Amino acid sequence: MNAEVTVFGARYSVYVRAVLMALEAKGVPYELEPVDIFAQDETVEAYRKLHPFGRIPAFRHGEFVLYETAAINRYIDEGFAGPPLQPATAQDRARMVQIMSVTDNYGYRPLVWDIYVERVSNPREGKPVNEALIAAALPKARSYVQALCDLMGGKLFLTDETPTLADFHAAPVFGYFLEAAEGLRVINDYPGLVDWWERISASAA
Ligand SMILES: N[C@@H](CCC(=O)N[C@@H](CS)C(=O)NCC(=O)O)C(=O)O
Repeated sequence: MNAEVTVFGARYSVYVRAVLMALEAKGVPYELEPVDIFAQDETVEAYRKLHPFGRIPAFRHGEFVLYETAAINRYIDEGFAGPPLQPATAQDRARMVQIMSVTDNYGYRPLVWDIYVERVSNPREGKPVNEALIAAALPKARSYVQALCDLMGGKLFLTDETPTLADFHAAPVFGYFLEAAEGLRVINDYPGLVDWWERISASAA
């Protein structure tokens, strides 16, 4: 494949997954160039030319280089043909940006790092589990899930009747969270989000 689009990162990253979901929804061919941000070797220093903060993903389309998932996904939607991935009205688009920001600021850390990594990933790697971290994260996770449920209202997806960038931002976070028993217990109190999870995991990569 001779793709014009390159995503730098690794599939384990929720933010890389959000970008790949947008590219796949648009039908844009891409190459995933592996970057292991946890490698702690000279490759990470070289990668800082693309992403000065050393996070993944970074994105390149021809000569155009971009980092920050929300910006990348907006560019993918607006820069390529394919189904629209942002809602039609100003209010729904603002809601979409709100949900992406809420996910970054209040969802990602408790759901992925404090609950999934501690409960699922650490035991798998033979590392100790910090139960205090999990316990402290649970009310934060519940607040995030409650907020998403409230913001979604009765729609099929988070901001519309079809998937938008908000769904692609949140779904990978839920993908990890729901591997933990705590995640399943939290989401089961929100039937609207259980239905959403079934829809988004069936409709996207
Ligand atoms: N604000 C960034 C967040 C990206 C991010 O935090 N990626 C994680 C992987 S999911 C990462 O690179 N972590 C490495 C680190 O924290 O050093 C975005 O929107 O792309």
